[in-house]
Amino acid sequence: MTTLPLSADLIAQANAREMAALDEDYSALGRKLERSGIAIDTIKDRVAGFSVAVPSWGAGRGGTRFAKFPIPGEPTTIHEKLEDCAVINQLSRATPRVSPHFPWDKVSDYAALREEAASLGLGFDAVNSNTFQDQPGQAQTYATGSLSSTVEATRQQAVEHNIECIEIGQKLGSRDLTVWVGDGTNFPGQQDFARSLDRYLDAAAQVYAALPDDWRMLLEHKMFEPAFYSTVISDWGSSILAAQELGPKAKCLVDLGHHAPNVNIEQIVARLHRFGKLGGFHFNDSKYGDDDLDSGSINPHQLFLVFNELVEAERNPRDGFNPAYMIDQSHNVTDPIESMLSSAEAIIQCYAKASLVDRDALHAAQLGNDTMMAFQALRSAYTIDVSPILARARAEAGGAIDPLAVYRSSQWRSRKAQERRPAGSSAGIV
Ligand code: PSV
Ligand code: MN
Repeated sequence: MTTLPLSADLIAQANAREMAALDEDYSALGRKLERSGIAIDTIKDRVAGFSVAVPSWGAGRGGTRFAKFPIPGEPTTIHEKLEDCAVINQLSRATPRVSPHFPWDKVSDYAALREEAASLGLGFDAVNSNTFQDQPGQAQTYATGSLSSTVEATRQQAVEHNIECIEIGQKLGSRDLTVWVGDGTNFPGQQDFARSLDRYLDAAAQVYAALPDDWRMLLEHKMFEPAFYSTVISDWGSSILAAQELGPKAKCLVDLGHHAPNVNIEQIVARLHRFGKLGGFHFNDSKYGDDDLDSGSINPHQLFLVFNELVEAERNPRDGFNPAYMIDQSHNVTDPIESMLSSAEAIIQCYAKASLVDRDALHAAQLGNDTMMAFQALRSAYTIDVSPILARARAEAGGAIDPLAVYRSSQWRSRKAQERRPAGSSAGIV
């Protein structure tokens, strides 16, 4: 039986107060779209069918490398994190899956954890391995790297951990293993670029060999941090080469924060798709580097352009286009539930806007070299306020028209502060 954490009455009462205004806004937008030959309900149905996973680690307050400031009522166990993720999904109806990270989310009984999640209306998304941190009692240190370490026993330990993640994921109903390694160097000459990649490829192939038939291995690249001079899988080029060498079940995962400033990420998305290697996304935003800021908070236009490529890709699928969408942010100064509600909204808005692009007009302008009209095809979709479509889709699914307002009125965090043990304040890169 499913028991959602917030009172359904609270949501229904708040929605009842907002419904007349929403009806008005939805009808007005419907009439506007109609003039362009778009039936608003088809966009609403697309929005209703879209979902994005939330990371278990995102439910806690993140930290910078310098400090973490926990908030009262913050979740500290996977069980409490699932509860908070259920709140996000109950209000947004757009985040029905949680992406766990091991060993942080280890439990003794995964069948029970799967049931617990299901009872909260949740399933599990990609499993994430962690070989960028030493754990208490671990035999080998990752100070020399993990899958690319020069130390054979360390590489083996990292391979075994990834295989264990696959085994756990099978019990949880996951189908993807996301692998991000922090391996790299801080000094010129510290490691041989070619040999360290060889070691990575060899170890990654051992993990790949353990994938069940219907699983994918998502390779996440990152330009820098924690290594500041070079990183083994530093960019989409290294990622796609590695994925091509590993085989068809290996795909690339794009974390929006893992590129140099001003890089054309939407073009990377199109390139990866062209070669059938676009496997997943970690949504966040950044101003300088891998800042892990909230999705759409800095550059919502870039997020829209990324979705424009994704909608193109959806229309021209290659090799079973089915990217795993996930939010991956560090909430240092906000309540993580509020950040993820706001981020899910920003992400889906961009998906809806990209769905409004007049693709025939865009393609005709592109072919005819009508630069201004090609740009306008994107611009006119981008400038439409699609929020009534999202609100209507949420309300019809039992979610909140105004998720943040209902969340605040539920006093969830202060109630949890009475029950949960306080979180620690250790800093980290997560
Ligand atoms: C690395 O910065 C990253 O984006 C990877 O996805 C990790 O798994 C995640 O952050 C959490 O540390
Ligand atoms: Mn990430």
